[in-house]
Amino acid sequence: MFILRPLLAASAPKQGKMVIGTVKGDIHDIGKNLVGMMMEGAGIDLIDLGINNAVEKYLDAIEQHQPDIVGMSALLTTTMPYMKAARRSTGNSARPSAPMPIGAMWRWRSRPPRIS
Ligand code: B12
Repeated sequence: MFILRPLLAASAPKQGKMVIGTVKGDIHDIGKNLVGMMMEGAGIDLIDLGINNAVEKYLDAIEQHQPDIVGMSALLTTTMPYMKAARRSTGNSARPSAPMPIGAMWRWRSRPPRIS
Protein backbone atom coordinates (compact mmCIF):
# COMPACT_ATOMS: atom_id res chain seq x y z
CA MET A 1 0.00 0.00 0.00
CA PHE A 2 2.87 2.30 0.91
CA ILE A 3 4.41 1.73 -2.53
CA LEU A 4 1.20 1.71 -4.58
CA ARG A 5 -0.43 4.80 -3.05
CA PRO A 6 1.80 7.52 -4.59
CA LEU A 7 1.84 5.75 -7.96
CA LEU A 8 -1.95 5.58 -8.10
CA ALA A 9 -2.34 9.15 -6.88
CA ALA A 10 0.01 10.51 -9.54
CA SER A 11 -1.72 8.78 -12.43
CA ALA A 12 -5.14 10.47 -12.49
CA PRO A 13 -6.31 14.04 -13.16
CA LYS A 14 -7.51 15.84 -10.01
CA GLN A 15 -11.26 15.85 -9.63
CA GLY A 16 -12.33 16.63 -6.08
CA LYS A 17 -11.70 16.21 -2.39
CA MET A 18 -12.77 13.57 0.12
CA VAL A 19 -12.67 13.42 3.90
CA ILE A 20 -12.58 9.84 5.18
CA GLY A 21 -12.31 8.35 8.65
CA THR A 22 -13.28 5.47 10.89
CA VAL A 23 -15.95 6.43 13.40
CA LYS A 24 -15.57 6.77 17.16
CA GLY A 25 -15.21 3.50 19.03
CA ASP A 26 -13.78 1.65 16.04
CA ILE A 27 -10.14 1.08 15.19
CA HIS A 28 -10.52 -1.03 12.02
CA ASP A 29 -8.92 0.79 9.12
CA ILE A 30 -7.78 -1.69 6.47
CA GLY A 31 -10.94 -1.27 4.38
CA LYS A 32 -10.91 2.51 4.84
CA ASN A 33 -7.30 2.64 3.68
CA LEU A 34 -8.10 0.56 0.60
CA VAL A 35 -11.07 2.74 -0.30
CA GLY A 36 -8.94 5.85 0.26
CA MET A 37 -6.23 4.51 -1.99
CA MET A 38 -8.75 3.78 -4.75
CA MET A 39 -10.19 7.26 -4.41
CA GLU A 40 -6.72 8.78 -4.69
CA GLY A 41 -6.16 6.60 -7.74
CA ALA A 42 -9.29 8.14 -9.25
CA GLY A 43 -7.87 11.65 -8.77
CA ILE A 44 -9.52 12.53 -5.46
CA ASP A 45 -7.48 14.51 -2.91
CA LEU A 46 -7.83 12.57 0.31
CA ILE A 47 -7.99 13.93 3.84
CA ASP A 48 -7.68 10.84 6.03
CA LEU A 49 -8.73 11.42 9.63
CA GLY A 50 -7.57 7.99 10.74
CA ILE A 51 -9.48 5.94 13.31
CA ASN A 52 -11.78 6.53 16.29
CA ASN A 53 -13.19 9.86 15.09
CA ALA A 54 -15.77 11.80 17.06
CA VAL A 55 -18.36 13.80 15.11
CA GLU A 56 -16.43 16.99 15.88
CA LYS A 57 -13.44 15.70 13.92
CA TYR A 58 -15.56 15.27 10.79
CA LEU A 59 -17.16 18.67 11.30
CA ASP A 60 -13.79 20.40 11.74
CA ALA A 61 -12.43 18.69 8.63
CA ILE A 62 -15.51 19.61 6.59
CA GLU A 63 -15.18 23.24 7.64
CA GLN A 64 -11.46 23.33 6.97
CA HIS A 65 -11.29 21.37 3.70
CA GLN A 66 -14.76 21.81 2.14
CA PRO A 67 -14.76 18.27 0.72
CA ASP A 68 -16.95 17.04 -2.12
CA ILE A 69 -17.38 13.65 -0.43
CA VAL A 70 -17.38 12.59 3.23
CA GLY A 71 -16.78 8.90 3.90
CA MET A 72 -17.24 7.00 7.14
CA SER A 73 -15.99 3.55 7.92
CA ALA A 74 -16.86 1.14 10.73
CA LEU A 75 -16.80 -2.62 11.18
CA LEU A 76 -18.31 -3.00 14.64
CA THR A 77 -22.08 -3.26 14.79
CA THR A 78 -21.85 -1.28 18.03
CA THR A 79 -20.68 1.76 16.07
CA MET A 80 -23.81 1.79 13.91
CA PRO A 81 -25.74 4.24 16.11
CA TYR A 82 -22.72 6.52 16.17
CA MET A 83 -22.53 6.49 12.39
CA LYS A 84 -26.15 7.56 12.31
CA ALA A 85 -25.51 10.47 14.68
CA ALA A 86 -22.37 11.49 12.83
CA ARG A 87 -24.10 11.36 9.49
CA ARG A 88 -26.96 13.52 10.75
CA SER A 89 -24.58 16.14 12.19
CA THR A 90 -22.27 16.27 9.22
CA GLY A 91 -25.27 16.41 6.88
CA ASN A 92 -26.28 19.68 8.53
CA SER A 93 -22.83 21.19 8.19
CA ALA A 94 -21.07 23.41 5.68
CA ARG A 95 -21.52 21.05 2.72
CA PRO A 96 -24.96 19.47 3.18
CA SER A 97 -25.02 18.36 -0.45
CA ALA A 98 -21.76 16.37 -0.27
CA PRO A 99 -22.36 12.65 -0.89
CA MET A 100 -21.72 10.63 2.24
CA PRO A 101 -20.87 7.02 1.49
CA ILE A 102 -20.50 4.74 4.46
CA GLY A 103 -18.58 1.51 4.49
CA ALA A 104 -18.78 -1.42 6.78
CA MET A 105 -18.56 -5.15 6.61
CA TRP A 106 -21.91 -5.67 8.30
CA ARG A 107 -23.44 -3.42 5.70
CA TRP A 108 -22.22 -5.45 2.74
CA ARG A 109 -22.84 -8.93 4.06
CA SER A 110 -26.30 -8.64 5.49
CA ARG A 111 -29.43 -6.66 4.80
CA PRO A 112 -28.46 -2.97 4.74
CA PRO A 113 -29.27 -1.36 8.10
CA ARG A 114 -31.27 1.84 8.27
CA ILE A 115 -28.72 4.59 8.85
CA SER A 116 -30.54 7.73 7.85
C1 B12 B 1 -8.45 -7.28 10.83
C2 B12 B 1 -9.47 -7.28 11.93
C3 B12 B 1 -9.13 -6.64 13.13
C4 B12 B 1 -7.81 -5.92 13.35
C5 B12 B 1 -7.94 -4.51 12.72
C6 B12 B 1 -6.63 -4.02 12.11
C7 B12 B 1 -6.85 -2.77 11.32
N1 B12 B 1 -5.78 -1.97 11.29
O1 B12 B 1 -7.92 -2.50 10.77
C8 B12 B 1 -7.72 -5.89 14.92
C9 B12 B 1 -7.01 -7.14 15.38
C10 B12 B 1 -7.05 -4.67 15.53
C11 B12 B 1 -9.19 -6.01 15.29
C12 B12 B 1 -9.70 -5.60 16.50
C13 B12 B 1 -11.00 -5.84 16.89
N2 B12 B 1 -11.96 -6.51 16.20
CO1 B12 B 1 -11.75 -7.05 14.35
N3 B12 B 1 -11.67 -7.89 12.68
C14 B12 B 1 -10.75 -7.90 11.75
C15 B12 B 1 -11.21 -8.78 10.59
C16 B12 B 1 -10.52 -10.16 10.74
C17 B12 B 1 -10.93 -8.28 9.17
C18 B12 B 1 -11.42 -6.85 8.87
C19 B12 B 1 -10.76 -6.35 7.60
O2 B12 B 1 -9.79 -5.61 7.65
N4 B12 B 1 -11.26 -6.83 6.43
C20 B12 B 1 -10.65 -6.50 5.13
C21 B12 B 1 -11.16 -5.16 4.60
C22 B12 B 1 -10.54 -4.91 3.22
O3 B12 B 1 -12.57 -5.24 4.45
P1 B12 B 1 -13.55 -4.19 5.11
O4 B12 B 1 -12.97 -3.62 6.34
O5 B12 B 1 -14.90 -4.81 5.19
O6 B12 B 1 -13.59 -3.00 4.03
C23 B12 B 1 -14.30 -3.08 2.80
C24 B12 B 1 -15.77 -2.62 2.92
O7 B12 B 1 -16.29 -2.69 4.21
C25 B12 B 1 -15.76 -1.23 2.36
N5 B12 B 1 -15.44 -0.08 3.25
C26 B12 B 1 -14.80 -0.03 4.43
N6 B12 B 1 -14.71 1.23 4.87
C27 B12 B 1 -15.29 2.02 3.93
C28 B12 B 1 -15.50 3.40 3.90
C29 B12 B 1 -16.18 3.96 2.82
C30 B12 B 1 -16.41 5.42 2.77
C31 B12 B 1 -16.66 3.12 1.76
C32 B12 B 1 -17.39 3.70 0.59
C33 B12 B 1 -16.45 1.74 1.81
C34 B12 B 1 -15.78 1.21 2.89
O8 B12 B 1 -14.76 -1.27 1.37
C35 B12 B 1 -13.66 -2.09 1.86
C36 B12 B 1 -13.01 -2.72 0.67
O9 B12 B 1 -13.88 -3.62 0.02
C37 B12 B 1 -12.76 -8.88 10.86
C38 B12 B 1 -13.43 -10.19 10.44
C39 B12 B 1 -13.63 -10.30 8.96
N7 B12 B 1 -13.32 -11.45 8.44
O10 B12 B 1 -14.06 -9.34 8.31
C40 B12 B 1 -12.82 -8.70 12.38
C41 B12 B 1 -14.06 -8.10 13.02
C42 B12 B 1 -14.53 -6.91 12.21
N8 B12 B 1 -13.55 -7.63 14.31
C43 B12 B 1 -14.41 -7.78 15.27
C44 B12 B 1 -14.20 -7.43 16.63
C45 B12 B 1 -15.30 -7.79 17.61
C46 B12 B 1 -13.03 -6.77 17.03
C47 B12 B 1 -12.66 -6.31 18.44
C48 B12 B 1 -13.81 -5.65 19.23
C49 B12 B 1 -12.11 -7.54 19.17
C50 B12 B 1 -11.79 -7.31 20.65
N9 B12 B 1 -12.61 -7.93 21.47
O11 B12 B 1 -10.88 -6.61 20.96
C51 B12 B 1 -11.52 -5.31 18.17
C52 B12 B 1 -12.03 -3.89 17.84
C53 B12 B 1 -11.64 -2.84 18.77
C54 B12 B 1 -12.22 -1.51 18.29
N10 B12 B 1 -12.55 -0.67 19.24
O12 B12 B 1 -12.38 -1.26 17.11
C55 B12 B 1 -15.70 -8.41 14.78
C56 B12 B 1 -16.86 -7.41 14.68
C57 B12 B 1 -18.18 -8.05 15.11
C58 B12 B 1 -19.31 -7.12 15.04
N11 B12 B 1 -20.39 -7.60 14.48
O13 B12 B 1 -19.29 -6.01 15.45
C59 B12 B 1 -15.24 -9.06 13.44
C60 B12 B 1 -16.36 -9.18 12.38
C61 B12 B 1 -14.69 -10.47 13.79
C62 B12 B 1 -15.75 -11.40 14.32
N12 B12 B 1 -16.32 -12.23 13.47
O14 B12 B 1 -16.08 -11.36 15.47
N13 B12 B 1 -9.91 -6.57 14.26
